[in-house]
Amino acid sequence: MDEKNTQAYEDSQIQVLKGLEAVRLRPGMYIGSTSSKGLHHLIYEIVDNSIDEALAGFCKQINVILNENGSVTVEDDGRGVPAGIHPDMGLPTLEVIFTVLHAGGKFGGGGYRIAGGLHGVGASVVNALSKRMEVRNFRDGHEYSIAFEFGNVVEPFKVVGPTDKHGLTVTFFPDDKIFETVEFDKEIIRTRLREQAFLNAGVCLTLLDKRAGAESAEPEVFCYEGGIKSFVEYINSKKAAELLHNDVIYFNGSKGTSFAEIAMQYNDTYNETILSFANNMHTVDGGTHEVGFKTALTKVFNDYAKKYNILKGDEKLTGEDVREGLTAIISVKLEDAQFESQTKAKLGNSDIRVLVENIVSEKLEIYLEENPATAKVILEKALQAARAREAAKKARELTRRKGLLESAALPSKLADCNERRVEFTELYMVEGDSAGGTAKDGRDSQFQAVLPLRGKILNVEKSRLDKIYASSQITPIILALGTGIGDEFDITKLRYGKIIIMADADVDGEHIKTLLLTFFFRHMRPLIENGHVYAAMPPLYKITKGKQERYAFSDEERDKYIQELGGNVTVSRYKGLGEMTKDQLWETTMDPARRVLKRITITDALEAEAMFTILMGDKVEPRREFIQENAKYVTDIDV
Ligand code: 1YM
Repeated sequence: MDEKNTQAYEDSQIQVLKGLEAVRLRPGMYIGSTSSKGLHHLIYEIVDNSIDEALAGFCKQINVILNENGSVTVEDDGRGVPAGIHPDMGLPTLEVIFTVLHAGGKFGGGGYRIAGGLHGVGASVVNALSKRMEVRNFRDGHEYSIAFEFGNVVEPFKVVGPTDKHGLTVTFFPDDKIFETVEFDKEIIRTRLREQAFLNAGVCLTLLDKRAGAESAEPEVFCYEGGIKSFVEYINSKKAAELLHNDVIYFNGSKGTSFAEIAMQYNDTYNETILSFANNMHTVDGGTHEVGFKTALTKVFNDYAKKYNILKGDEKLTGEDVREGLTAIISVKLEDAQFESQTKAKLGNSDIRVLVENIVSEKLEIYLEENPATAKVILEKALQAARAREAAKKARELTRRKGLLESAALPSKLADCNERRVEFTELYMVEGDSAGGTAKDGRDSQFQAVLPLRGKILNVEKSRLDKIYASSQITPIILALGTGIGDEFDITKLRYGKIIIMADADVDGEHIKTLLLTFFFRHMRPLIENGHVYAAMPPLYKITKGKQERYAFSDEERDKYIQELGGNVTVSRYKGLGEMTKDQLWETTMDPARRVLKRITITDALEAEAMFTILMGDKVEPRREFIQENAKYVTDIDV
C-alpha cells in the first residue's frame, strides 16, 4: 500500500473500532439486553442474514450448530459475500460486513432487508459481542477466511483455496464478560428456527446440538412447503383440539412492494390464537395488519349472516364472537416498516391495514360462498359465543346492580391490608378456610391481605364468560383484584402488587394452583406477563433436634439438615398448610425475609397456550397421552 492508502486504511479502521466500541459499551441498546434473551438474539441476527439471502432466491438451506466448545455455527448455501475490496471503506467487503455498524442491506444492490431481528443491527454487533468470530466465505470457486476477537481482526482476510461450495459460514463465541449467561437453550432456538421456517415457505433450517449431553446426534429439520398454512396446522395440532373444518383457509395479496398473507382455521375451544408478523418479526403487540384482519373478519361474517338470515332480530356478531376458537397467522412483508409501542413490537404502517383488510374482505367472502358447510359451522360457533356474551352481560349487570362489582364493595371473605400503595401490597390467595384463618392470624396486616378460597374453583378452560360471571368462587377473586376481566381488564386498577397463590404441597394443592393459573392466563394474562403472580412455597418437612428447628423445602434439603444436625432428629412431614401454627406459617411461607416465592412467567406463549388447552380442556385423550408420556419425569407423588 502507498502512503495515502495506508492513511485511508487506518482512518477507516479507527472509524470501525469506534463503532464497535459503542456496541460493547452499551450492548443493551443494540440487542435489547445482556440476559439469556440477548444472547439468543446473537443467533437470530446471523440467521436473519441467511434468511435474507434465501428470500432473495439464492439460498435453500441454513444450518445452526451448537458446538461442544460453547460456540455457535451458522452456515448457508447462498452466494457467499462479494470477495473484493469495498470501494468506500478500502477494506475487504467481508471485513466491512462484520465490523461496520449497519453494513449490508443496500450496498449489495436492490431489494430491502426483510428479515429483521428485534433491532436488525446485523453481523457487526454479534462480532463486537463475541470473544472470537470465524468467518468462511465460499464464492466463485474460492474459499476465503477472516477471524476476529472482540470485533477486531486477528486473522486478516485471505484466500484459503479453491472450492466448489458456495455460501457463508459464521462461527462465534459469545463474550462471557458481556452476557450474564453464555449457555444456549436449545428449546428457545428450536422454537425460533421452526417459526422462521413456517414464515419462509420452502427455506430449510436445521439445528444440531453437538454439546455434551445432547440427546441426538442427528440435526432437527424445519422445512415447510406449506408455510404459514403449516404454521396454523401445527398450532392446532399441538392444542389437540377438535377442528371445525379440515382445510386451513389461506389468502394472499400484494400492493406495490408490500405483500400480505393470512392463514386461518377454527377449532372447538373458546380461545383465539392470532399471531402476526411483519418482515418475519413477531409483532407481539399487533398493529395495523392485525387491525385490518380483525375488521374484515367481523364485517364479512356479519354480512354473510345477514344475507342468509342467520341472525335474529337485532343480533350482531362482535369481533370476539367471530374469533372464538380461531387460530390465525398474519404475515406481512414491506419496505420501511414502522414500529410503535414500548417494545417496538407493534406495526404502525396504515397502508398495510388497508391491504390486509381488502384481501380478507374480498377473498373470505368468496371462500364462504364457495364453502357453505364451513361457513355454517363457523357461524354456529360465533352465534353461540354471541348468546353466551349476552348472558354474561346480564349476569355482570345483575352482580353490578347488587353492588357486587363496584370497587367499593369487596368480597366478605377478604381480609384486606392497611397499605394503600399498590406496589407494597400482597394478596395471599389461600386454599381452604382453615388455612385461610391461620394466614389471617399470622400475616402482617399492614401490607398483606388474605383471601381464602373454598374448594376447587371453576375450570375456565371449559366455560364461557357467562358461567364465569355466575361463579361464586371466581367473582370474589375478580372483586379483590379490582382489574375486571377480558375486554374490561384494566391493570391500572390492580389492588395488589403481588398476588401469591398459597396451596398445599400435594395433588389437590397443585390442582387448585393450576385452576387459578388457567383463570389468570385466560382472563387476566397481563398479570402474569407483568410479573405479579407468584406461588408460595410452604415447607415439606420440619426437622427438630432439641431446641433446634429447620424447615426443608425439598428431600435434598431435608437430608442436608439431618446431616448438619448430626442425626437423631425428628422429621415431621407437613401434610398441609392447616397443620402449621400461625407463627410457623409466618416464619416459613409469609415473612418476606425468610419465605421462598416462585414467580410465574410465560417463556413460550404458544407452548403455554397448548399446555392449558391439553391439560384443562374438555378432551380426555390428549391429556391421557400427555400424562403417559410425561409420567416418567415424576419422581415423588404426594397423596
Ligand atoms: C451465516 C450468515 O450472512 N449470508 C449472506 C450474506 C450476504 C449475502 C449472501 C449477499 C448479499 C448480497 C449480494 C446483496 C451479505 N452480503 C452483504 C453485502 N450468512 C450470511 N449471504 N451477495 C451476497 O445483498 O446484494 C451483506 S450481507 F454487503 F455484501 F452485500
